[in-house]
Amino acid sequence: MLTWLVVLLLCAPGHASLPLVINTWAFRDAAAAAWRALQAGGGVLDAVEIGCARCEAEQCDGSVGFGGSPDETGETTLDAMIMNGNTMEVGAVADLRKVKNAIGVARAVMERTDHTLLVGESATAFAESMGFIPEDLTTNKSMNIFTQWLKGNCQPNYRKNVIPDPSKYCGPYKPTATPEPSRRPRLTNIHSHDTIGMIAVGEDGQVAAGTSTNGANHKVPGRVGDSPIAGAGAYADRSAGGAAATGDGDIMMRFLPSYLAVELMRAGADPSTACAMAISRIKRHYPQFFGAVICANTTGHYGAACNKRPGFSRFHYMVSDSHTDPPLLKSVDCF
Ligand code: SD4
Repeated sequence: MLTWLVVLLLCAPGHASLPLVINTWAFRDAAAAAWRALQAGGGVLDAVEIGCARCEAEQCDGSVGFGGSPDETGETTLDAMIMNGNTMEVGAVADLRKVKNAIGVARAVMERTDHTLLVGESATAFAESMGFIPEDLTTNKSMNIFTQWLKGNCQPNYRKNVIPDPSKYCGPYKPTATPEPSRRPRLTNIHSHDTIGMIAVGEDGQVAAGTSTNGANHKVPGRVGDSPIAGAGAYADRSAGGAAATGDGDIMMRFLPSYLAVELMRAGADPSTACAMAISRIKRHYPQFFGAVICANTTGHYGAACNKRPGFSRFHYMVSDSHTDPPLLKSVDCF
């Protein structure tokens, strides 16, 4: 009861005029690019693609797109998705290698195949066949993060129940005889905000949502997070609204928070409450998880919520509508 009182006080819903774009974190250029796309006559899908692509190109604070979150082998791989809330079509790529414009490839999956999700080297081959240029995603910065990690005995990492002891040594690892519950705290770097999630709502109530990320630092090669999974990283449905998530994708994807938030809005919850309830659902099982959700409905109401934990008590996001030029930085207290 007390928690809900706090949620209601902290998550005062916002209202904007339509069209509206909201996105995770203080990614201002991405917000402005998406807004300009709408102003130039583009649709909601264009806004989401162009906004997220801006983040990919300029690596949004160094953590989206190429040159971030090197995996255990030092490679940067990308996850992205885009969803058309009018047709319920989704295009996504996961573990995409050697192509910078992941959200562009995701849109190509949606518009140029009957599939929803392509992964790994095959996604790269598809991207190349669609005219995307293959490039090395490694930068001096990502190489430096990787070499420092190697020098530090590959700490931290995501391994458990393997030998040699992953809390002390690098691999290669082999499984231990019997898996046991891990006592190590989860590896989450709350200062590495690796995902842009964006929702665009058109004047006529059309909705699109999308994400783009380089995932998690030092991930096990092949790891895919929540961002390219419909209902987890983002979700859009013209008859209710859109939502997008950021944070510890390995945990969050188990709860489909974007889908849950959209369904709650469909059932009548305002966006702030819907976001908060999606966070609460995860919190019940993982009280310390790192994550936030943004939500918008088709009448221009929007909101966000985040899980309070050490080092993360306030979440920032961007709002763009006809009254906000440049896009407005908003924030919400985590609960
Ligand atoms: C992932 N959800 O791959 C992404 C990372 C992120 O803020 O959003 N970090 O788990």
